[in-house]
Amino acid sequence: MSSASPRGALVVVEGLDRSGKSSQCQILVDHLNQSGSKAQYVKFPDRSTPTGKMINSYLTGSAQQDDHSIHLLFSANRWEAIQSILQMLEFGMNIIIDRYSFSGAVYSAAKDNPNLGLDWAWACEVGLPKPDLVLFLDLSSEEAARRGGYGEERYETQQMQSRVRALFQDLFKRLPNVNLKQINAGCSIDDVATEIRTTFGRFVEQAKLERPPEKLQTLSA
Ligand code: NYM
Ligand code: MG
Repeated sequence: MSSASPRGALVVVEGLDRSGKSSQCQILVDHLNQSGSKAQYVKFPDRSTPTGKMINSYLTGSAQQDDHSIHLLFSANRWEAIQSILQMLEFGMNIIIDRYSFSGAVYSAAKDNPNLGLDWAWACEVGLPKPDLVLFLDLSSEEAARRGGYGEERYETQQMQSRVRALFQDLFKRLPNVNLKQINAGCSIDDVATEIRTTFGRFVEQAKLERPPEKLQTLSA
């Protein structure tokens, strides 16, 4: 592949559980593939790998883990996928990722473990490829709970989700170099999809994509 052809864009979609991330990622991927761009959906945690299977056992309650240990597994689950993501980007594929380092840091920090704050949680994400665009699907924890309620997995309680929502904002404030777009996820699926599509289109027109992508950096003070 000639390096003159543009690389793909790395787009991350973040939000609380029930914010509609997975549906919206799929809608965007389908739209891009149908309109002549190549796009691939990637999801973290990837529960199919050995680390992902350990994560799944923890989330479903069949295994216990120390807070730090599970945190590092979530991070390892991203690091092990990075070479293949970089290759796909180089090949011109747009990668749409359902949760990334931002979820990694805030869900762990939301546990209120005094030895596991945002700075500690973010440290193992430093050096991963920096997304070209982060779409945050914002929804209150009350609204999320009204959407058919939370499931059975660990972290799916309203108290945890409201802490997660506040921590996402704390984290984004400390990452001023991240290209972030907050989207109100409280409207209809179609309206959210339209806003995402418009935002992506505008971003692609202006984007100057570094090769290889930039890296995530430490949090500012
Ligand atoms: N989660 C997800 C983390 O705690 N750390 C991470 O690094 C990632 C990627 O896993 N409640 C949490 C958030 C979710 C849970 O994700 C499973 P999903 O998107 O519901 O399958
Ligand atoms: Mg979930």
